[in-house]
Amino acid sequence: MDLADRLLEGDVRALARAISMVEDRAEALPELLSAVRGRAGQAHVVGLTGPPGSGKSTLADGIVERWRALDRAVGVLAIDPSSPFSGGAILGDRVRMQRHALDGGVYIRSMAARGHLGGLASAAREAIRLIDASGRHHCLLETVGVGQSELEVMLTADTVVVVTTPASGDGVQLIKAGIMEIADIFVVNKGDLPGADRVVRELRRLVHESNRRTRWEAPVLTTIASSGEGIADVVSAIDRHLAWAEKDGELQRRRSRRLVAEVESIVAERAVDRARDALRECIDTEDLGDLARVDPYALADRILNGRGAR
Ligand SMILES: Nc1nc2c(ncn2[C@@H]2O[C@H](COP(=O)(O)OP(=O)(O)OP(=O)(O)O)[C@@H](O)[C@H]2O)c(=O)[nH]1
Ligand SMILES: [Mg+2]
Repeated sequence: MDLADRLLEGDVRALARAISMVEDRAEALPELLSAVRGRAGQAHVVGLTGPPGSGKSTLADGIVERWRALDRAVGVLAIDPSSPFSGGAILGDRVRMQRHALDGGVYIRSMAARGHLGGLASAAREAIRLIDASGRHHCLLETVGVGQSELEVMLTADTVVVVTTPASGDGVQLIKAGIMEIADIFVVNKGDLPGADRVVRELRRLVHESNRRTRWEAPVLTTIASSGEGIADVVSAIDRHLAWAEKDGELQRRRSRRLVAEVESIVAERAVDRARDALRECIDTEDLGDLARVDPYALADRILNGRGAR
């Protein structure tokens, strides 16, 4: 049986191999993605983001446990944002989520995508397609930090959960990074630490005030992920958001945006490859004179217009 068939059957090892193909930019990847596309759109993609150390992995672990109790198969992707800290953090995730290691209904993968031309979000989209194809109910994406590339990864999700804590500065940091706009659910984790109530109140006020005339008002929930408290509510809020998004049409809009972004990045990648070849040919076969005096914009236009040679 070939890889695509095994993937469609939910074989965990086939899924692992397929995601490695995303990381390695394997030549056979487009063919594989195309072979499994009939299954697309079944998995609910949930993004989980927030400051380093806010408890995302602990929360993810609890959410996965809950989903498993509901007999839903899950793929977890921890996206490595090339930060010098990520190596350790991802290793920590592995240890933290060890108890799911023997459960075939849970697939956990950390993915580095430094070589991916389309960036992290593009690699995430491809991995999501594969997890989706393997018949999982949920794909949980965890990203560390609140930078631009993490924001882009979150835009590939159907439902975005933003985690914060009562620790000083976290709330303000979130707003600065523009994460308010993409949050569908706020979780104030470490509810056992002082100040949690204040952060909840502040976030509720901000959500309400920002009243972006969206039809969904993001709930602000408190958890103690380390003890499991509040996780059931997070899981129901995630389900509620999906049901709302389906009914409202928001799910369809997000998925269309995801497809457009995906095609854009494939076009960009292929166009750069072709342009590079054309440019090389132009430089090798034509006498452009003193290269230092060549107008780079004019040359770029010629390449893009398919007129390598004058
Ligand atoms: N007091 C308290 N500690 C918690 C809670 N949840 C998680 N922690 C602890 O916070 C630390 C960080 O938790 P992680 O789940 O690794 O956080 P993370 O956001 O995944 O961290 P990175 O992936 O490194 O960004 C760990 O020591 C957890 O045990 C909580 O509700 N209360
Ligand atoms: Mg983590």
